[in-house]
Amino acid sequence: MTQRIVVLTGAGISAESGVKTFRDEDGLWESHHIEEVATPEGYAANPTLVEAFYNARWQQLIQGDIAANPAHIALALLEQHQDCELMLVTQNIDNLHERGGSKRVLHMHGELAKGRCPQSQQTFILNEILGPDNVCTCCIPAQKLRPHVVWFGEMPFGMDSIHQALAQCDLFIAIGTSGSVYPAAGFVDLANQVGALTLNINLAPRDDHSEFQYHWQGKASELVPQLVTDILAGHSVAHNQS
Ligand code: BV8
Repeated sequence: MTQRIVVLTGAGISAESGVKTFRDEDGLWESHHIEEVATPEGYAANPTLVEAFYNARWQQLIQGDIAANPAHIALALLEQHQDCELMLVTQNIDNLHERGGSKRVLHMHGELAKGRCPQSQQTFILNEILGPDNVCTCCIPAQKLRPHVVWFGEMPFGMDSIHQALAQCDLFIAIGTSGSVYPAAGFVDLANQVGALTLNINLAPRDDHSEFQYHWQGKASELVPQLVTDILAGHSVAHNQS
């Protein structure tokens, strides 16, 4: 019988690849104020600062020795399995799921690899960092591209598809996310409401107020390959581990 699985990933799945998380020590929010770099108001007030914030992260992916880790690769394997219907939703704007082999990735908070026309909302692949020359080809006069990223106060992408998948899922798994940002942090409630099994995989210990039925504490690069092996072998994942 086909298992319908929704996976939500956050910055923690990319941490072992060398990509900074947001709220861990030395995280991105340690050195930047959210309001300044992750809001439309911050971009309007200082586009150069915001562009530099995203360009630094994009540059690390283009030029750094950043590779997908075993967690990304394991999810790509799960995607290929004919007995699983997987929706992979990521809050991450890096392209490590794609580098790990995933073909269908829903980037609900956008992607570093694209710029967006502020007028038409058309997106454009970025092969280099965003600069003054990156303008759209859809408007006259051409508009300067903005980062194709969802800032606070902006609607995340793919919400209808995500809600539809959550309404029908048997298994909801969150990997490497602190559950600090909505609406992503509310997906577990939707999954619980439809009777799905809910599992949180995170380096941090279980949160006392967690809505997840089960919690695996540890590194994504170790626990996610184990998760996929268990699912593909038909073994239950309905247990806690730390
Ligand atoms: C919106 C930009 C509405 C991209 C980001 C209730 C409902 C709806 C909205 C709200 C609500 N309450 C408040 C809101 C508003 C707001 C919000 O949630 N505010 C918070 C602060 C309370 N939400 C919004 O504004 C959203 N928009 O709701 O629009 C709307 C309606 C109508 C019309 C228009 C609009 C937009 C949210 C998107 C914001 N953009 N970033 C970028 O710069 O990357 S958020 C940012 O934080 C990231 O995108 C990421 O998604 C998010 C969460 O971070 P995590 O991925 O969880 O990372 P974090 O560092 O926090 O945690 C990492 C975890 O990994 C840790 O737990 C750590 O222990 C673990 N870990 C570390 N290493 C490992 C590991 N785990 C495993 N293995 C390891 N090795």
